[in-house]
Amino acid sequence: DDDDQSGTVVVTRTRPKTKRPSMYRVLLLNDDYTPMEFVVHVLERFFQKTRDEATHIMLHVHHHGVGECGVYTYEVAETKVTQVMDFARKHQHPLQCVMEKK
Ligand code: TYC
Repeated sequence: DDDDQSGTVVVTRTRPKTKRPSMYRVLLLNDDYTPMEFVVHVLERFFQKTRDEATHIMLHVHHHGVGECGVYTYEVAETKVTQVMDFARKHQHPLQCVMEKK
């Protein structure tokens, strides 16, 4: 509640505003060199996929060029991308992982 110079009482009702965070897709990109088994391992290790889920996603990327690993808030998605890129570089594979706003 407020009381301005004119003496008018202004009542401002506030609604508790819980804004949902923007969500981001983490994507794997196909290339000609990264071994299929390595991609499956990445999906199991960093995206908590089962072996069957991981194989399905890997084959989707292999055939379509791009595929979704998961959907996360900004900071989590950014962390996943960094983890995958660091792991791929460490093993000298050209695997690319990116994020995009949903
Ligand atoms: N195309 C790769 C091969 O034939 C396999 C692969 C799948 C690479 C998915 C990257 O994100 C990828 N060995």
